[in-house]
Amino acid sequence: TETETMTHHADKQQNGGAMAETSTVEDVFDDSYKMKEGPKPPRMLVWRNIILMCLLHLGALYGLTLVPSASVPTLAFTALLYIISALGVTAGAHRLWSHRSYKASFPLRVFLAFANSMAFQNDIYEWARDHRVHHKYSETDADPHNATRGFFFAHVGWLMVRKHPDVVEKGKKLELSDLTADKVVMFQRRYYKLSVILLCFLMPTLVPWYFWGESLTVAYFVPGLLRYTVMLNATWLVNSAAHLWGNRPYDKTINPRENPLVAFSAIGEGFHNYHHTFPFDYATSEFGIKLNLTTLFIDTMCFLGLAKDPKRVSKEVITARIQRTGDKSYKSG
Ligand code: ST9
Ligand code: ZN
Ligand code: ZN
Repeated sequence: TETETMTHHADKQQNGGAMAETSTVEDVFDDSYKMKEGPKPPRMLVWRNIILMCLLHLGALYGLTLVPSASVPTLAFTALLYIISALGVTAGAHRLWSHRSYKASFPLRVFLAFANSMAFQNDIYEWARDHRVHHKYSETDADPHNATRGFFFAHVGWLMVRKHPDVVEKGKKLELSDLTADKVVMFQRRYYKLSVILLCFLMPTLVPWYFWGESLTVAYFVPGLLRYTVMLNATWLVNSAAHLWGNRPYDKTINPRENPLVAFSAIGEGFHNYHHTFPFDYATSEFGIKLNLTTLFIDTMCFLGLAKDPKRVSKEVITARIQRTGDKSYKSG
């Protein structure tokens, strides 16, 4: 761990180029934190969220029944919006803004911020803040979606209750100045609600209606609600399924696991044992673009000169780690 952490921070110090400001990224597990003894604070339900989540999922089910009546362009558009909004989370909020695993030019950051609003998963700043505490205090009270509280809590339950006070307490101590210094992140936070209404709901409804005469109902429920809901669940599976089911070839002492099904639906984010072991690797996987559309996207952006400095872990460090802490399930490729 020492070597990897050092590589990470050494890397950090060489950063600070024109493309994206970086400081120390606090995504490394901190084992010095001890959960408070005694009774846990009471669980406080947030009924507004419970009701909205139920309505959203009912809407998505209705959308599913409309799929056969959707036109081919509408279905293609749905798939495209799924991928764009997913990239706003994977390449944007996750690999760029939470982990600083590569640097992105201004136009790319603007694109990713738009895509991120289309994904409506809280603004980039809030997402990255929650995600850094998730890595730093994984599977403890200070982890917003602590998977030791069960599948449902890690999946969606955490969005329906007040946060554990330790999440806020530890979160407030995080270094987030790289996020506040990024004008794109702060602009998206300021206009978040408006951008979500326009990009996650209105645009997906109006484009198919205006350009190829799709009915407003089909457009609202298929590329709108159904696409949004499937994308949310694919994301949440990283927190639930990929923290519970799969092999741990890199570190058997932690919960996160390698889950190829999750990797597929989350366009590359299911290699979660690797990712929690090496959070600064831009590919979130040892195997590059395999089941990993997000890595392909970042590679393409680097090729076009819109991104640079993707961080990777060397083969030797990975092999040493597999030997030292892996569960012996490792298969190359
Ligand atoms: C959604 C997010 O779905 C999904 C994230 C998933 C993460 C996945 C990670 C996996 C790896 C990556 C894989 C990507 C795969 C993508 C695949 C794509 C196909 N630190 O929150 P509040 C403070 S969202 C520091 O209201 P409550 C802070 O002062 C879905 N401070 O707490 C804050 O004020 P402000 C749509 C913190 O009252 C204040 O507390 N959205 C921190 O306990 C109040 O914060 C929803 O459903 C922290 N970490 O309420 C909304 N946290 O923000 C859900 C808080 O102003 N959210 N503070 O600074 C809520 O309604 C509420 O947050 C709540 C908790 C009810 C859940
Ligand atoms: Zn995780
Ligand atoms: Zn992460």
